[in-house]
Amino acid sequence: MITVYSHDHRYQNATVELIDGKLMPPVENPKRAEMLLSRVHETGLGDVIAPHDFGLEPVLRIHDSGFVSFLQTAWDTWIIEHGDYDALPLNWATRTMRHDRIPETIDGKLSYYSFDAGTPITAGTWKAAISSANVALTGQSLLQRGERVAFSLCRPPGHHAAADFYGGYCFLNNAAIAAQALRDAGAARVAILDVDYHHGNGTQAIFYDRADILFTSIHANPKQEYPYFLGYDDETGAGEGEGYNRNYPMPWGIQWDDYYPVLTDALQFIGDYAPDALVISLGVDTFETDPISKFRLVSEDFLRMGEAIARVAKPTLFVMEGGYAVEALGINAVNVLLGFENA
Ligand code: 6XA
Ligand code: ZN
Repeated sequence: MITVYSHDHRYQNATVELIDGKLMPPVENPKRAEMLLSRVHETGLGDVIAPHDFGLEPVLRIHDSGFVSFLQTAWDTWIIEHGDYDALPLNWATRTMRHDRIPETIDGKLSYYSFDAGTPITAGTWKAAISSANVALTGQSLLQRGERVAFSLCRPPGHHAAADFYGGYCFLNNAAIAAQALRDAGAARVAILDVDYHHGNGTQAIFYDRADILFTSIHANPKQEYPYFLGYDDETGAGEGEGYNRNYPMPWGIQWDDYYPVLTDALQFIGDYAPDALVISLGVDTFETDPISKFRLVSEDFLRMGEAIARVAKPTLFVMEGGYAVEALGINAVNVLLGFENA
């Protein structure tokens, strides 16, 4: 299996992250991708290639152009206004407030284009985010060329980013950009399975009213867990997309014995859809010692997950999302890939 990787992920290197009311060393940090890459090498998974530059066009198939311009320029404006430290929003338009006015100032724009304060914009954020999107796009181009599977070692992750907002460490929605590119290259139907611990609210929202890209996600119940305001099981799609969205919200503490039947059900849903390609939003923050999550999967379980995904028997693109137990991160993610390869 070919892995696509870019060193440019290192440009997203925040000094602090707001976690549970404290400014802490970021859990979403460059070490994550380094650990993943070294495990890819260690296991002999396959070649590692650098991404191609696809330009902005495939990004703009998913994201609002005002939002993309904001991401490109936010840091330059922030540093003039405030100085050389990470940019964070401080307030949001909630119930009864206006969503139709884009503020002129950088602080207002940060608020408008985000949904949390846990996602620092730094000097290199745009460079890292666009390279991560190119990593996903390069992975999808491998499927187009006839590969059965590819691993896009994306960082920063993407599944929380919607058409016009960032958050949850995500700026551009890599999986959505890749899925759309597969469609544009001729795939009639694409399915996305999101196995990250957190609901992929951005991906769901992007494709919610479409039947040509199916979204299904297994994640911690939003009544307990981030992102809190999307990911319930009554979200089944809208308009033409009705019936093409399925969520499996799960309780804290879940182990493989309870996880596996749900995964089987999600994969059955995907199999019935008969997609031309499958995109996996691969988060391994479902691991038992993940520092920000509360599922209880063990490293072995990720092999079984990969085997189960392989049974769909469709060209499959793995797009890296979350996972913060850095010492085990490489083992867990690559276990999914090895499980798939060896199925
Ligand atoms: C709040 C938690 C962000 C979740 C990030 C993640 N700061 N998403 O792993 O999949
Ligand atoms: Zn996650």
